[in-house]
Amino acid sequence: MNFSTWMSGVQQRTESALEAALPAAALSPVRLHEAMRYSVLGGGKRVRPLLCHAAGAIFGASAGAIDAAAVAVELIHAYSLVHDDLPCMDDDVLRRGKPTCHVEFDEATALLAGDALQTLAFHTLSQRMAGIAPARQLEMLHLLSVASGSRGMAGGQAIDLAAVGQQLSIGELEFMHIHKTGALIRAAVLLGAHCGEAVPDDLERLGHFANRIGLLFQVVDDILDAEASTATLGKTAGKDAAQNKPTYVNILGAGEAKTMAGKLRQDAHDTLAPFGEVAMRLHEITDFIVERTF
Ligand code: GRG
Repeated sequence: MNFSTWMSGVQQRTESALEAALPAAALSPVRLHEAMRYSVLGGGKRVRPLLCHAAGAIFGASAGAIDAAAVAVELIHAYSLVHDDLPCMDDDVLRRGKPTCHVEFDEATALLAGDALQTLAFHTLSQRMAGIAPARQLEMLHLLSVASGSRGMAGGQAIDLAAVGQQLSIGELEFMHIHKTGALIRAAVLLGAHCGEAVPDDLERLGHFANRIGLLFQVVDDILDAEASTATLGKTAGKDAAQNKPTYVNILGAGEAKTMAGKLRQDAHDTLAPFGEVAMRLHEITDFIVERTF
């Protein structure tokens, strides 16, 4: 099966699993449930679920178990986007080609929708998972909570907000992105691996791989923000420069940011090499992250 067919299959099964995990729109409180569904369904590349499935496949994990992990990570991601778009943070009006949650609904509803998506993620991951020992599931919950919290994504977002208008060194920028974007990407890879029979050495290698692609994702995001159009991105282009945010492009210049992306991509591939053919999908996702246009 080629990558594009495999990717569509995972995206479709993730959409169905998300649909099943979310409260029905008709359920009270209707407006909150509508806002949650609006923010999650029918959009997004589903990169984190793709990573869960690709990593799980290396260790013979069942697709059913991976679905739960993939849904949990994607719900955290969706919550982070809803909150990031709020006027008190990035203040954006466009996400995935449609009005952001607070524009379509209102600020209070968007805040609550983000909160409820976050708790739904942990609800989903705490439900009985066939074939996964309770101790391993507890480890997965721990992993996702650390990756999402102040020592992970939320911490990275705090550093990002404090960095507006500041000069950051490349090391400081890297530290911020390892937390803001990288932590959840790493959690997606490791949760997928935890659904199968990964041993500590595998997890360490995958952790290194995930750190490389987390940064790669961000470098490419910065290049796209500087070079692509709002119509192609489905979100406001040129936002980083407009908000005077430190990025790889404005610190290194576009040419060197692309060289850095090339090195991270190669390092990611090299890290996967000992897994052999079974890691094929992770190799392909690495290339997809670089070659994406939105
Ligand atoms: C509010 C706690 C909190 C955290 C927000 C992820 C994040 C932290 C903010 C998003 C801002 C941003 C544009 C980050 C760059 C990388 C990134 C996460 C882009 C969006 O992810 P994609 O491209 O989005 O996977 P889709 O729409 O495809 O799911």
